[in-house]
Amino acid sequence: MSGEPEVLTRIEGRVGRITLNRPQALHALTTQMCRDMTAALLAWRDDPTVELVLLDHAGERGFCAGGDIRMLAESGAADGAQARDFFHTEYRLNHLLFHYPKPRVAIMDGVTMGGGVGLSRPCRFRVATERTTFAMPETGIGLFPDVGGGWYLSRMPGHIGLWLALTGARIKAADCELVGVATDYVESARIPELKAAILEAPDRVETLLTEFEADAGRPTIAAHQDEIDRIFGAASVEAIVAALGAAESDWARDQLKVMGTKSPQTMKVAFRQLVLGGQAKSFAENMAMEYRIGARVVQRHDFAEGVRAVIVEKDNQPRWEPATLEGVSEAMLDAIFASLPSAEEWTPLP
Ligand code: QUE
Repeated sequence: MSGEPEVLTRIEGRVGRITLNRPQALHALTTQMCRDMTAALLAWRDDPTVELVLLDHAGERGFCAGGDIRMLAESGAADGAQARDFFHTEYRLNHLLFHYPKPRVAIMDGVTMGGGVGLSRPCRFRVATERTTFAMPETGIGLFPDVGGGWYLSRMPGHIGLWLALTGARIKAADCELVGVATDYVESARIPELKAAILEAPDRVETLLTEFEADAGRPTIAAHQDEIDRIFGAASVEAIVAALGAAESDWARDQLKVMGTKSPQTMKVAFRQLVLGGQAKSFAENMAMEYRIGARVVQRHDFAEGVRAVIVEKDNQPRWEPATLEGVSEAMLDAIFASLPSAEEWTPLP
């Protein structure tokens, strides 16, 4: 532990500024970082001198790669208490940002995955650059696309959100604009100038973003959108796999190959999560569902195994259990989605 805080929070002029400062881990979120951000946002919410919140990261690489996966895996292998505390704290922060009464600007100048999506997606302005890489990669480690994935992914155009969830596909800035992850595109080299201008005149943020806007180029997803909607609109993960197998295209073959490496349990969890998240009446209802899922899946085999194979030993040869989609029963999914005892359910900040 160095003395440097892992997230910097301060008021600059009329702007509350949150800077992720854990560069050695690509700013992956810890429980303490989520607590610090929550405390700052609560203090600024009722502070009339703060007009806008600016969210960025320190140093060169990344915006936020996700969460503190090693901690989650260690906790999940034991009693899971620390993992549940992390999810509870993180989802409260996601929810606070979702309903925050002041404009929020996220500068996604680099890797924006998992936990980083949970911070940036609820912001009113979401700036991508040529360095932005977005993904919800959790099917690869037996976790699930949380931080509001059930809400946001199910509300993307067509069935793109389910495709992103199941394959963990990484997309760049133009595709981020297409799917609604980004609201603006600015060249990375101009980001310091943009931040200075927003700090100088937060009331002009919308105009400034228009002035700094550049062309993100052509979205690569556009060429596959019809195929995504046709195939990922199928009624189950098994039906999607069958439809990919029946399709003739190289693209479909690639998606099938990728899905063959992912956790069958997580893919089926994500499918049900997006169905229920799409029906949720409120973001809070969705987050309560995700907390139930998180509390269960961190203690299951696939998460421990996925972290071992992808993050710790890096052999990239996870042995999933169940090994097939057919092996993941509805009863297993029911247990993962079941209510918690009422005192243990997730609730938003009071
Ligand atoms: C799935 C994930 C994460 C991931 C890889 C996945 C995740 C996460 C990281 C990550 C990456 C680089 C780091 C770091 C963490 O990788 O959540 O500390 O330096 O944080 O396939 O969910």
